[in-house]
Amino acid sequence: MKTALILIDIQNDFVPGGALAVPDGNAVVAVANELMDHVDLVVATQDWHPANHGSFVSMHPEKVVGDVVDLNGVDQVVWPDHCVAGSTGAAFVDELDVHRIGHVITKGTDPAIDSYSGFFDNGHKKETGLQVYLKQHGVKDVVLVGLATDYCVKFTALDARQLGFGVTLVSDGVRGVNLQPGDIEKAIADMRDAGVVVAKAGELKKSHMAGNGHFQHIKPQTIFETGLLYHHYANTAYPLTPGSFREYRINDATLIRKFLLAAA
Ligand code: VGL
Ligand code: ZN
Repeated sequence: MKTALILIDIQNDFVPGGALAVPDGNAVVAVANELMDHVDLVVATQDWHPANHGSFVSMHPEKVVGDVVDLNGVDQVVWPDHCVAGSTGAAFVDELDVHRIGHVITKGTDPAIDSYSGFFDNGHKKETGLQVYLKQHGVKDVVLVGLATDYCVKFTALDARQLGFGVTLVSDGVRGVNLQPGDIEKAIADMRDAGVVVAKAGELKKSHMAGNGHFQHIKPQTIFETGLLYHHYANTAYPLTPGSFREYRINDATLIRKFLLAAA
């Protein structure tokens, strides 16, 4: 039972100074580097577009960045031209500790469709190879850091849950675009609803160092600062409602009840 750290699109074009700069995007690099020692393997995705990619504003002269177009039947946000395959903008950020990366997945290579998720294109038609790689390596749980919270991180997280992985979002290891105010919060809520655990890097490191037989990075019944209770049987996190008790389709209800009372 292995845990993979997935570095999502930590590329020059997504940090300040880049073509599609995510505010404070470079802050994710230190968090990514410090978590590498606490997982079994490290995988990275790279947004890797041809120069005529259908998401680029240069391909839609009548549109501006942030507009939505129909790209072969799929709604597509129009972006500044970014991450052209092989360009400096597409390269990993210099400070990222790339020697620990065991495998790189490139995505968005087809001009006719975008690929926010590290697993599938936006039409969910073709796989990138990430699922196969993780399964071949015995990975059951993934920990996500990178850019951007409300696009590539979110869709990678949702696909990972749908594919059956346990998913942890590192809240201080991601940054978002917030094209509309509230987009980042909504993305995090959508991920939580899908059973994604939201935790800070420090919490993950502490629980990993404490050591346990069940999970590489999170202790069973961990109560996160984020107000969620993590339970490893269900591989998901639940909102804590102090003093109350709900059935959660898990084996050890008494343990859950005890924690809820303790938190009250
Ligand atoms: C991304 C917009 C366009 C991302 C990639 O990495 O989140 N966002 N391409
Ligand atoms: Zn892109």
